[in-house]
Amino acid sequence: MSPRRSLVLAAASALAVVVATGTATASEQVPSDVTAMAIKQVAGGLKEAWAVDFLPDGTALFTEKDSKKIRKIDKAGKVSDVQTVPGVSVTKEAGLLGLAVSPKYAQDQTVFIYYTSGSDNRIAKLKLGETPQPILTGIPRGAQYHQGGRIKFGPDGYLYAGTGDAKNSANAQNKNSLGGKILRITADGKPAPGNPFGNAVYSYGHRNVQGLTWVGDQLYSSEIGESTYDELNKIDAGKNYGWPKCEGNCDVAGMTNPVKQWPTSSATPSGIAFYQGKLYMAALKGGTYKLDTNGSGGKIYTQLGRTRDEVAGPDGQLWVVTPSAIHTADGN
Ligand SMILES: [Ca+2]
Repeated sequence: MSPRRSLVLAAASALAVVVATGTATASEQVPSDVTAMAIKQVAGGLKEAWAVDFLPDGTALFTEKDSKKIRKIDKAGKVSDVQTVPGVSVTKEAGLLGLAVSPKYAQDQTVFIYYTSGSDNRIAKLKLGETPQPILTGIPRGAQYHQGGRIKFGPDGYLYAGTGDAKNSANAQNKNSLGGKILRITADGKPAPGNPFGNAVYSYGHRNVQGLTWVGDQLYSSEIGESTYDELNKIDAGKNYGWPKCEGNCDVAGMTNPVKQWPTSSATPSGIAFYQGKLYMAALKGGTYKLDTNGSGGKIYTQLGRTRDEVAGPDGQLWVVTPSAIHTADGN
C-alpha cells in the first residue's frame, strides 16, 4: 500500500471515529477534505482536453479539442505546448480528439492523432514538432456530432479507433463505411491482418465510440446512446453491436447486447481504462464510473464534474481528464 493511500485510510478512519464518538469535530482531527488528498490536479485551464498518453520517459502528451494543440506535462509537472495541428475543424464534438503514442516509440518516435478535418475524420501520424501525415482518411464526420475519436494500441500491437455514425445511423450497419465502427489498422493505416471483413472494420453497429481499453486480450468499449441507453460493450471481431436497430439491450438475432447499460441522463461515457483490477469509465454527465468487468459498480470523483478520459499511467496513477483539467488519482 502506498504511503499516501495509507494516509487517506488513516484519515478516513479518524473521521469515522470522530463521527462515531462525537468527541471532536472533523476539522480538529482530520484534513477538511479527505477526498482531495487522493486526487491531484496536474494541469488546469485547458481548452477541452480530450486524450492523454505517455512517452517512454514518462512525459504525458495530451490533446485539446478546441485549441487544436498537442501539449505535454513533463516529469517535473511543467505544462507546455508541443504544436498546433493544422487543418483541424472544430465544432461541438469535432476537433483534435484522440492521441496514441507508438508502442515502438523508442525506435520510431511516432505519435498518432485522430481529428476532424473540413471533410472527414482522420488518423494521422507525426514526429513531435513535425507536420502530421494522414494514414487513414474518410471516416465520416458529422456537422456537429458523433465523431468518435478514441485511438489506442491494443496488446496485439495494432491501432484501434472508435468512430461515430456522423449522425447518419445507416453508416453503423454498412460494413463498407468507416463510421459507427471500431477499426483496427496497422501503423501505416492499412487494415490489420485478420480483420473480419478484409477492411479496417473490426466491429460494427456502433453509434459513437469514445472509449477503448483491454482486460488482458479482451477489448471493452464505451458507447454513447441516443436518448435512452449508454453502453459498456465487450468487443469481439466481426460482431454487430446493434445500432441503430438496438439501443441498449434488445432481442434481435445477430446483434450483441452490451455488458451493461445506463440511462443517457447519467452516463454519456467517453474514455475508459482498466486500472488495478477495475474498469474506470469517464462520464460527460459527471463523475467516473468504477466498475467490475460485468459493469457492476457506481460513480466516484463526482466532484470533478464532466470527465472525458481515464488512463492507467506508467507512474502507477489513474489519470483523469476533464475538459478543463487533468488529475492523477489512486482510483478510490
Ligand atoms: Ca449497442
